[in-house]
Amino acid sequence: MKATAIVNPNIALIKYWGKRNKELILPYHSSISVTLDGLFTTTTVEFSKKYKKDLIIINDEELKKDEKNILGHLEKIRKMAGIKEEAKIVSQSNFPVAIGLASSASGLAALTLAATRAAGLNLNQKELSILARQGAGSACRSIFGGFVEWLAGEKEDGSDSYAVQIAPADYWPEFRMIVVIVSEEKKKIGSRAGMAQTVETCPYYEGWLKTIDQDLEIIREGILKKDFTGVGSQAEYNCLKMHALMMTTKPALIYWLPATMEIIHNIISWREEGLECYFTIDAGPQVKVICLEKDLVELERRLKKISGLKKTIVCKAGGEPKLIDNHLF
Ligand code: 2P0
Repeated sequence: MKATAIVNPNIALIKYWGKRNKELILPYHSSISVTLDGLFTTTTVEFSKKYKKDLIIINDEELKKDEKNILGHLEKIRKMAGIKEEAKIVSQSNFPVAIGLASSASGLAALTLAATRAAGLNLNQKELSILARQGAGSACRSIFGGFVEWLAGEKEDGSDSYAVQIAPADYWPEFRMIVVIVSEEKKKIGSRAGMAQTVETCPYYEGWLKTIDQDLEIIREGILKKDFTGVGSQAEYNCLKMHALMMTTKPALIYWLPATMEIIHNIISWREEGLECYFTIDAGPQVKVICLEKDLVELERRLKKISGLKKTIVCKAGGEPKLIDNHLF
């Protein structure tokens, strides 16, 4: 009753921001992401009578503050499988967590895959996506590789709210994302609390919902046509709209740091000079630069000159989650 999964995080090109059902994690609208190779979370789950209580170790630290209700997620999987054994879970990410790099996407997706297998369940990708969604919304997208859409669905029970693949990772081999880390400090307000606050208090939330279908259509078609300008510019615009919501939430959610702004301004002026690249930013200060393989060397050279930059990680579109035999314990 032991299994290990390895899963990539994903970064949204059209963001998910707002739940119509907090219990089941059902969004108000669909979202589109790219699964990133290079970054990954490995999670081993074992159910056994030898454990007297659930033990969860994330990046070498025992889980104390269960903000994502990981224990609730585990219990759900135990119920589905009809087992009672307590579990030991060890999870390791090769990138910093809780700083806006989508660690809950890869983390909850890896937990869902490893725990269901360890519990003797053999779910298909749609079933895994529905289950992962209930751990963290964005985790449902990490069940697929490449370019992925999380269909919001309409049903109350969430049975039509899951991710589907738009195109596999190798469909657009030139596509790159440079993850630029400007701070490794944990964010003060996580996405879960932040998006709930936005839905409740932001006067522009209705406007966001009115424009999202058009954003989705442009990105979906742009990916299929490999239209870099179309995808990059719409992703950047959608990101700015989300941050406009965040900033006009009460109290204001301002995730950007001075270095974030410096990179934004640089990207805009590099683009004016003919070096085509775009930015997207999540619930944190890190910038993800959307670019093409041919411009990587020049972009990295320029990025490295920015003060406040800690690290860059270059990612292509990543593949599907995997089960591996190399357990963490
Ligand atoms: C996204 N984010 O689409 C958006 C953009 C952050 C900014 O999905 O409450 O950890 O567990 O469903 O999935 C991060 O939110 O939130 C996220 P819950 P999750 O990537």
